[in-house]
Amino acid sequence: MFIGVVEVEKKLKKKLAAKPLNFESFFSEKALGMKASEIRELLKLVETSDVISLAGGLPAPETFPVEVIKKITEDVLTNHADKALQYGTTKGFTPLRLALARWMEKRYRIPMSKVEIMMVAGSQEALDLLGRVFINPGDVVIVEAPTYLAALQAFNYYGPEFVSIPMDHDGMRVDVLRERLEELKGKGKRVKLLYTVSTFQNPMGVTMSLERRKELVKLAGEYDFIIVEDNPYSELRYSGEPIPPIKHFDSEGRVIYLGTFSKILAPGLRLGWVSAHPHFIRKMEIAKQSIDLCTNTLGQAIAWKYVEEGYLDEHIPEIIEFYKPRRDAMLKALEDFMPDGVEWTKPDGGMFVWATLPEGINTKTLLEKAVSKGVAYVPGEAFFAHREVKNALRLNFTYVPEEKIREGVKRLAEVIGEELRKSSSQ
Ligand code: PMP
Ligand code: G9A
Repeated sequence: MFIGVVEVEKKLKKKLAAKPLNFESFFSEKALGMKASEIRELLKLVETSDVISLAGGLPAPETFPVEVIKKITEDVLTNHADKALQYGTTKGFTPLRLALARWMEKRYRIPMSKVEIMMVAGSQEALDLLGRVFINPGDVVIVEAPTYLAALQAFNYYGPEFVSIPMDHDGMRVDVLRERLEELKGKGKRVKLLYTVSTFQNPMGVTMSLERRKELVKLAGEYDFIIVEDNPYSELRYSGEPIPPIKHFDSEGRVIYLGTFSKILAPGLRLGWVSAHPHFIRKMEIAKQSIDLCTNTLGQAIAWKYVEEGYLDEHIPEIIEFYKPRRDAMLKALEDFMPDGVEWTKPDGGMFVWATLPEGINTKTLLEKAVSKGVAYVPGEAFFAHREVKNALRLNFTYVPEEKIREGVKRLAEVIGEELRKSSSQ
């Protein structure tokens, strides 16, 4: 018999208070070492309050092509239900992989066959697969400082030694990378993997320059490592000239490219892809078998029609048109309200601006004050493998409308201004 929500809640409270088991003693060492993603935790908070969220990297729901998805779904269920509702192969729905191979070739001039593509449940799944397939405990993994925090979270499970390379407005400092590679070589340490978000980086919004891309591929050849190029944002360009992915310069199969439908269709479909040498794909395919057998087939069939029938190419300019004013509104508000001493990036695309506050301000502790004033951001610390930077923060400009962006930045500027006055009077 159903006992009712209130009764269930009461029972749960009792259960949580009782602690009859030593829960921790059951977890594996690896599970004990897991840390929650700051973004995912913040999302919970913001979901349930009326705080202006400049935190999570959420696309605007207004950009979801709902009518197109309805139409395609009808078509898929009328004509392809046998495949779309069935288990699929682990590598993914072949017509979609073919369509993506053609799209990658057309868009980025990267010749690609379907055997070089595997579908995944969002590129986040690919990050975990990479950890499984490549990282032994203690292996050196090179990352940008800062970098996408959920990539750190995914790799961290496998126990790597992270080596961080600083960033500037042209992306990863490839000159510093060369020095680090030499040092590591001198110590007899092999670098296997380097992870980069090459275009409109998460969290900084900056893009690796063409020269650095070429130099990076050269270094990968010289020092024999693999580059993981995570590229969810390059289609969201609001200004400046497009730049080819690093994968475009890869003649040896050293670049593993991650793509996703999250920012060009909808993240709820949980659909991404890996493009890599078939040898790497095969190992990742085996690793994926035990995780989820295959990626959501209905979603893949929808994405197939979306790419194949040209909806994707039609939709990208619409998303750009929608987000550009939001990017502009954020940059204008920062200019208008931020106190002296605060600096920020001016991205040509993507979803994020990165702000650096004067030394001594801790953005993690400041967050509580900001939330109490009705605005949220992601503290910068979590984007560093060694958590060495405390005075930076990430702002998202795609989720809330222009007037809220302006109001959110204004509130944040007031909180920062107050903190600066407080620290100068001490
Ligand atoms: N990589 C980067 C750099 C991201 O910013 C994100 C999402 N914010 C992901 C991977 C994961 O995206 P998804 O799993 O939705 O494809
Ligand atoms: O965790 C999510 O919901 C995806 C967003 C990632 C980000 O904010 O970087």
